[in-house]
Amino acid sequence: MRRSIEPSEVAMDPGSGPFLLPAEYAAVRDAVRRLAEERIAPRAAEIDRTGEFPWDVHDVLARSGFHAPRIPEQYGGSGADALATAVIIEEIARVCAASSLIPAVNTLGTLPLLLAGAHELCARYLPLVAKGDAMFSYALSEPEAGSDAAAMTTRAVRDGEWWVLDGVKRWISNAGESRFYTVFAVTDPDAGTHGISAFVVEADDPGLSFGPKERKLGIRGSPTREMSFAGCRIPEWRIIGAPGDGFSLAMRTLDHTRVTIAAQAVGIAQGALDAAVGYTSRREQFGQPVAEFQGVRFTLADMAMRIEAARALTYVAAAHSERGNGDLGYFGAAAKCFASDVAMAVTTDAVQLFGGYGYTQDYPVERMMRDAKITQIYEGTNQIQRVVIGREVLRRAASGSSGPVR
Ligand code: COS
Repeated sequence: MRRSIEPSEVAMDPGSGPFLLPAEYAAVRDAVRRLAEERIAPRAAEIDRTGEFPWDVHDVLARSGFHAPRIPEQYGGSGADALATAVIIEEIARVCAASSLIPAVNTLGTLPLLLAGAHELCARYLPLVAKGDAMFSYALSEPEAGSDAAAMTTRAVRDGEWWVLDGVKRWISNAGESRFYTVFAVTDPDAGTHGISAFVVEADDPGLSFGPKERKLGIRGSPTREMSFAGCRIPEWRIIGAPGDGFSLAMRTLDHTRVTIAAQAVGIAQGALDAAVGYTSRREQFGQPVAEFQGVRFTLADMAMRIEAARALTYVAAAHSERGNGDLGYFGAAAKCFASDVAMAVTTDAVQLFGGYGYTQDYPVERMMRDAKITQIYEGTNQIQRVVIGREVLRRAASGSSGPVR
């Protein structure tokens, strides 16, 4: 009788050397994969069904330092670099995309502090996140300022030793569950993008309230809520960086975190491929496993090729994120856009390969397809990524440089 293929058997051997994942990252992958398969995968369907934030998964991840991997050791974190962080998010997303938002959102929320925050600010907040006692979200978008982030209208007005915030933020991941928030607000309405500043806001600051959870297609275990500020008064030292530097800080943060969404997309796609390989190897029609049919094999091959390409681009983008060099914006946008388009295509193919079963909640691929969709939308729509990439391509051409970007 034909033996079915298990997901672990289709995992790549990362090896090491130029253009291959060095051994220490493979060890991180093994550790996260074990934890994810044992502790998170069995919860994934229920998390999706109930739409409740999985604090049990948070605590499991926190015990291994995988919940906020990018926080440096100086602040009590595990000090994972950008590539290790990508591998961690990828492996969690392979079994449960909503759970992978725990490290992804913590990274998004805390990076502005790491990029521009005063040491005292970092020392006050980051150890609490590193210990797993708090999560940190990022509040940039507003009802009328999504892709056009600079159109935000939330105001922060100086009042002696305080800043007073008024306005509404929307689409805030893990809102209500996170204790801390990086919030962007206009401090000088006449200065355009140079009149925006960033602040740390705490969930129980007076004047801050949260809207109901959005009812979403996917990533249902990660709450998305509105935040309303009505005379929300915070101490002046909670500003992140200098007044007026907020917009460029928001953009620099997204340059880095688009790599984490690329990694999430790669993980979702890999999970769907693994499930499809297992299913098509078991499912018999016309007297043989459907994986024996060339049409099915070609689909599996296309899925695998796309994932490998997306993963390679994501890891290159992670290397640029780690170096923090000028090419990051281009590579972060390219990796996020490409990997999320791959995740959508691959998960859709996976549902198709499962036939009618793929369309039911008895198998994970319909959830993966729903979860994949958001990776084309958040952290900047893929249209915005193409704006960023296209600008860079033309800028390089205008400056006389040609050939591949480093
Ligand atoms: N890093 C540092 N600074 C940046 C930057 C980056 N990646 N991108 C832009 N800036 C700076 C520019 O250099 C410019 O500064 P100067 O005025 O000193 O030259 C300033 O910010 C304004 O830049 P720009 O004119 O390009 O801003 P735009 O309003 O045209 O917006 C896009 C650019 C569309 C790229 C930006 O609004 C964007 O990324 N939107 C999507 C937002 C998003 O991803 N939201 C997701 C929700 S958060 S999860």
